[in-house]
Amino acid sequence: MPIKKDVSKKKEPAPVKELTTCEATQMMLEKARIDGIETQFDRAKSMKACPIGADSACCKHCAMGPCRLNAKDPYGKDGVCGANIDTIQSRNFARMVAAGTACHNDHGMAMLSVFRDVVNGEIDDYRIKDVAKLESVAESIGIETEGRSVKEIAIDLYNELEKTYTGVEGEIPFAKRVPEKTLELWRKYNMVPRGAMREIMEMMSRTHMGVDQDYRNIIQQISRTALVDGWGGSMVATEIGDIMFGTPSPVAIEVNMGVLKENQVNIIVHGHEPNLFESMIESVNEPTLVEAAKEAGAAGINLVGMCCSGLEVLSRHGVPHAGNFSSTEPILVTGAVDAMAVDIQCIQQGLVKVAECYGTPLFTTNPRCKIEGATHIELHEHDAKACTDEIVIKAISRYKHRKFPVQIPKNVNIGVHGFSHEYINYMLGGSFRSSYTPLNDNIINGRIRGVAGVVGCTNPRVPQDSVHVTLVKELIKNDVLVVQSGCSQIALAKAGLTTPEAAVLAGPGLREVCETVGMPPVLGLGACVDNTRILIACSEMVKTGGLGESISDLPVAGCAPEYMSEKAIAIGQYFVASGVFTAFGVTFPITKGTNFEKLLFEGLEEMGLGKWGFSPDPYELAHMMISHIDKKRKALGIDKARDRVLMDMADRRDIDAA
Ligand code: XCC
Ligand code: SF4
Repeated sequence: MPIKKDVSKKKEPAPVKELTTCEATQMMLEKARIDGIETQFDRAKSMKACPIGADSACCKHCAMGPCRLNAKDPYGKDGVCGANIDTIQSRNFARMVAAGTACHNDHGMAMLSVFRDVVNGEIDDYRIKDVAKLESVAESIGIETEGRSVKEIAIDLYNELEKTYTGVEGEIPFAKRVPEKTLELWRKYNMVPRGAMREIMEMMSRTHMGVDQDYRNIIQQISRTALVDGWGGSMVATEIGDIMFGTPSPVAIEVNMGVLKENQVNIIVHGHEPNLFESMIESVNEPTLVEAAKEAGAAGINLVGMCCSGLEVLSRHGVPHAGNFSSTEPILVTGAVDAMAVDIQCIQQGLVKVAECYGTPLFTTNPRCKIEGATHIELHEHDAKACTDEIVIKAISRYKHRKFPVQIPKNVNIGVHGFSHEYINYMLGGSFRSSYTPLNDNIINGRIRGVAGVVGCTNPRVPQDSVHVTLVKELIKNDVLVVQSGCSQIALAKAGLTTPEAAVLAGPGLREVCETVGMPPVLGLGACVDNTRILIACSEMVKTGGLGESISDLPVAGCAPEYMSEKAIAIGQYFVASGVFTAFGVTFPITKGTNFEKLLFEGLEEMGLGKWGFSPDPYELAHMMISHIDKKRKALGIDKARDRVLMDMADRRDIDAA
C-alpha cells in the first residue's frame, strides 16, 4: 500500500560537510538542494540500512522462509529448514563473493573475446599495442615465445587464458604465478580454482537450500571462487588490457570536477571496460567531429573519466579524471556535462533522474546493462567507433542547446598515477637491474615498514573520501608504503597525496626512500581489476627473497575502508585466501559472536591463509594493519633492523642539526 509522505515532519537535511569531504561534491550537493535534486546521499539518509540484513541474519533461499534469526541471540533459533546462523551467513557471504567474482570474470572474459577477435583479424578498431607485455604474460604461463610471431604467441595465449573461464578440471593458468608455498597450501585445502564458470556455478549450487550446510566446508568454495577472481578473471582483464592498450607508466595528470571545461563539449565515460573509453578517445580526436564541435561554438571536445573506466585511461593515457563513485550524480548538477556514456558496473540508476533534470543525455552502451530512461546506443566491438561517434554527435548537439546555467567547481588536483607492477620493478631497480630487490631491501632494513593496499569504493553511509584519506595519512606517517586502486585512489588524489611532494607527510624511513626515488608515498595502480597488480607484486616480493616463502609471510595488509559493492567482498576474500590480512570499514555482513565470524577473523589465519578485520574507524584500521605488519616483521626476524635504521636517521639528523 502506498504510504503518504508526511512532509511536516521532514527533518532539516544534514550539512553537506557531513556527507562528503570532497569540496567539489559538497558544492554540487548544495546546488542540488537549491535545484530540488536528490542524490545517493539523500537516499542514504532517508533509508536506514536494514538491521537484520546488516547482520546477515536472514535467509531468503526458499519459500519456507524468508527466515529471520535474532542477531542478539544467534543460536536461539534456526530457519524453518533447520539452517543455523553459521549456515545462513556463510551462504549469504558466499553469494556475495560469487556475484562479485562473476562481475570481474564477466568483464575479463569480454576483454578476452575482444582480444581473440583482434588476433584473428575480425576487429580492427583495437590492436596489440604492447608486444613486450604479450611475451612476458605468455612466458609466465609457459608459452614458448622465442622465434615465434606475435600472432602465434597471441593465439596460444588466448587458448590458454580461455581456461580461466571455461576450465572444467585442473588449475587456472595464472596459478603458475602463485608462489610455490602458497599454491601448496591451496592444493592442500582443495582451493586451487578451475574455470570461473565452474566455480561460480558450484558456489550457487552449494548455497541452494538443502545443499552445503557446514560453514567450514562452504568457506573452501568461497575461497576457491574468490581466487578465480583475483588470479583469474580480474588478472586476465588487467593483462589483456595492458597488451591491447598499453602497460601504464607514471603520468602527471589532473583529477577532480574542475577538469570539466565550460567552453567545451564535456563527455564523461563511467563504468569499467576499457574498450568503450578507448574508442571514445578515437572519436573525440576525429577531425570532422572536432570541427563540428567548433561549429557549434565550443572551443573543443573535453573527454574525462569517472570511476574505474576513468582509472583505466588515467593510468594508460593520462586522461583527466573527474571523480569517484559518489560524485557521479553530483557532477551532473554542474549542468556542464554534455553526455555521460556508461558500460557496466557501479552505474547507479539514480543517474537517470539527475541527468534528465539537467538535460544531460545518459547513454548505456553495453547489452548487459540497460537502464530504464537512459538511451541505449550499443557498442559493437567490430565497429566500436560507430557507437562513440554517435555519442559525440549527440553531445555536441546538447552543447549547442545548453539550456541551463553552468556551474563548475574550480577544484583540480595534479598527481602522478599509473604505477604498474612492471614500473615499480623498473623504478626501484633501474633499467639495467630492474627487480624487486631494492623494495625488499628497504623493507628488510626497515626504512619501509611494510606495504598496504588501500582500495575500493566510496559509500554514502560514511562521509565520502574521509576514511580513505585519514587512513592513508596514518599509514604513511608510520612508514607504510601505500598502493592504491579504484575509487580510493581518486580520494587520495583529490587530497594531494599522489604527488612526490606528499613524501613530507611520510615517516622518516619512507620519506627517505620516496625522496631518493622521486616517487609519491601513495602509488596509484589503476582500476579495481588492477588489484591483481598487487597480487603480482606480492608474488615478486616472495620470489625475490628475504621476506619469507609465501604471501602470508609478507609484512603487508589490505583495506577497503569505504566499500559498498559485492565485488569488494570478492576482492577482500581473494586477498585473504592469498595470505593477506584485509580489513574493511563501514559495516561487515556478519553476526557477532558466531562460529563463522571466528573463522573469517581468526580461523583462516590459523590455517595459514590471511584473515579478515573490521573497524569503521580509520585510525583503528590503520593500527590493526600496522600491528599485523609488525607481527610479520617479527616472525621474519627483521623487527630489530627497523629500530636500528630509525635510530640511525635520528642520529644523523642530530648531527645535521649540530
Ligand atoms: Fe565501483 Fe570500480 Fe567500488 Fe568504485 S571502487 S565504487 S566497485 S567503481 Ni571498483
Ligand atoms: Fe529459511 Fe532454510 Fe529456506 Fe533459508 S533455506 S529461507 S533458512 S527455510
